[in-house]
Amino acid sequence: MHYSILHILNTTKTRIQAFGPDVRKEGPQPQFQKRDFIAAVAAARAEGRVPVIAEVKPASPGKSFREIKPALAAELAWEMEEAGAVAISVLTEPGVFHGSLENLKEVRKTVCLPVLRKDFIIDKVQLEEEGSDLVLLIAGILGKELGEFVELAIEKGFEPLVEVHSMEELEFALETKARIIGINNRNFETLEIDLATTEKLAPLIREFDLDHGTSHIIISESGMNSSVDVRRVMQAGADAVLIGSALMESDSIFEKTKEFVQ
Ligand code: IGP
Repeated sequence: MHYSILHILNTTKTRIQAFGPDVRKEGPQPQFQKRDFIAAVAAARAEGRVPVIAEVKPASPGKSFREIKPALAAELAWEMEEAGAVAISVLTEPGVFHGSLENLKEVRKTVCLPVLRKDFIIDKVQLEEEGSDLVLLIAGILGKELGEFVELAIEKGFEPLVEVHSMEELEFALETKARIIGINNRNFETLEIDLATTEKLAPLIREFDLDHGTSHIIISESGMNSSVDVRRVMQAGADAVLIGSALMESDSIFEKTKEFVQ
């Protein structure tokens, strides 16, 4: 695994050890009204919009985009919503990605869209932390525990988005109760991008759904820079796309989001 991911997992563990008991003491948080992501995707498609999950991403391994405090996070998310995004993803991992739960909360208060918490969930205590409608669960990190985390997330009122990068991880994901599968085009080991990952895995999900009478929402994640890239993964069978860097690097978040949505 890439050194920065190992670093994230270690620092996340330390943070949970330091703060976990406090979260536990607080007990279950009052449930707030969740926003329906699956309905939002259906509505966007019915209106002819590309369902774009726009990401508030201050940094990524080896790259820093901009410092994002809660007020700016809310402003960026508002621009994304105005431009027609279907949901907002907010990085909350503080170490390498410079995210925060405060950013998540401020974004959720500002926009009306469903909000995804983008973090490295490795301990169930993290699912006690409120603030989002969806939560990311990474198959490659949770391994055999994935199913349990999916069930707990659902129990806590989150819609789990299970992220996969290989056929093996996809098999694990399809055994769980998750309704949303994210195909990450970025390899966590090498950080290399290959949109062919979606072309390889999306048809397998469609096949599985046909055989089992199920229906999964497929999100293509990472590495898309233009509407040409978006068209490519949508043609491969994605229902929606998740875009961060290209938005963070653009001069106008509003215009760039619009370009992807159209
Ligand atoms: C966005 P990009 O290449 O558009 O910035 O990618 C998103 O997919 C990426 O941030 C991501 C991520 C993750 C971040 C995908 N899976 C897991 C942190 C943790």
